[in-house]
Amino acid sequence: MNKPLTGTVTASFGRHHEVTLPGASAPLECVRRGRRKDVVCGDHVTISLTSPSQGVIESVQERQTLLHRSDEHRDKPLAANVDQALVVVATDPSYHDGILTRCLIAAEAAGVAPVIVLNKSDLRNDAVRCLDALSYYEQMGYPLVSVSALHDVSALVAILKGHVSLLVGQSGMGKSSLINALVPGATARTGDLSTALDSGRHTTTFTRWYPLETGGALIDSPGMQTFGLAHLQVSEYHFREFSSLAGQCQFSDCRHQQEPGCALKAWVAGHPQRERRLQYLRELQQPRRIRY
Ligand SMILES: Nc1nc2c(ncn2[C@@H]2O[C@H](COP(=O)(O)OP(=O)(O)OP(=O)(O)O)[C@@H](O)[C@H]2O)c(=O)[nH]1
Ligand SMILES: [Mg+2]
Ligand SMILES: [Zn+2]
Repeated sequence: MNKPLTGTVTASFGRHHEVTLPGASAPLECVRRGRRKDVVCGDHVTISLTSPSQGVIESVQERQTLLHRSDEHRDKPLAANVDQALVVVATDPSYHDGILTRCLIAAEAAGVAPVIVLNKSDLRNDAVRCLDALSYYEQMGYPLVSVSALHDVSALVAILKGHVSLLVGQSGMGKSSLINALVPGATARTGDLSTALDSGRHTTTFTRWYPLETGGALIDSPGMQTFGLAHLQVSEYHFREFSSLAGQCQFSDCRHQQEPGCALKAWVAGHPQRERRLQYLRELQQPRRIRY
């Protein structure tokens, strides 16, 4: 009987996982014992070896954090034990403000610090317009950094140091390109520019952990076109700008729709970005949630 060993899940492909032991240069190929599918990238696991390069995951240690998205049918854990989520947005293809909102909510609900990363800042005119729109989030206290994976990522170096950070966001925003720019020797597959029109194609198909020389790690994940929050009971408190207005509507069960005396409707009136955010809150509060 082999002695159990403890390592980190550094890549996850359905039932198959790579587990890296402390100090090891190459990962082990592992499967989870039994039929359970609850192992994700970033998990600390106990394994037993079945060959010099293969093992079986016997148990998953308690997680500090677990980021998920979910719909009515399925929970989709993204990564475990990360302390920062870098929500990557860009202008080409264009990002969806509602998905950004949902990523921020998911991160905060999981106790993970969100950072908004505007990539492709070399596409200048678009990037300036985009920064303007994103300043709405910055004013609420969300850190915002502007980088170009192809030219300059220096603004991210200090933010990543010593942290385990997950890159998350829609397809084509440049998450894998950021990996290649920030991790020496990384060769993450990136999308072809010719397909980088609002096409919805996913280049990355699995989650992978990259150790950083400065300490900590950076995790690449597949892009998504939807970000469901069925696992959360979303309220005004998930929207930083609305939380101080919670409880101030005339009706205590106000859904901020047609009710008179709605404090949120009064506050958003005439401000398109505020109105849009209120619309996202309404969508998340509907019994049959709008999916994206
Ligand atoms: N101009 C410009 N193009 C970029 C930049 N970063 C990435 N790209 C391009 O954007 C396209 C998509 O990049 P990826 O890194 O594959 O995007 P991704 O977010 O990993 O996409 P998925 O894996 O599908 O989620 C590629 O053609 C990249 O070359 C950037 O900073 N500037
Ligand atoms: Mg990718
Ligand atoms: Zn109201």
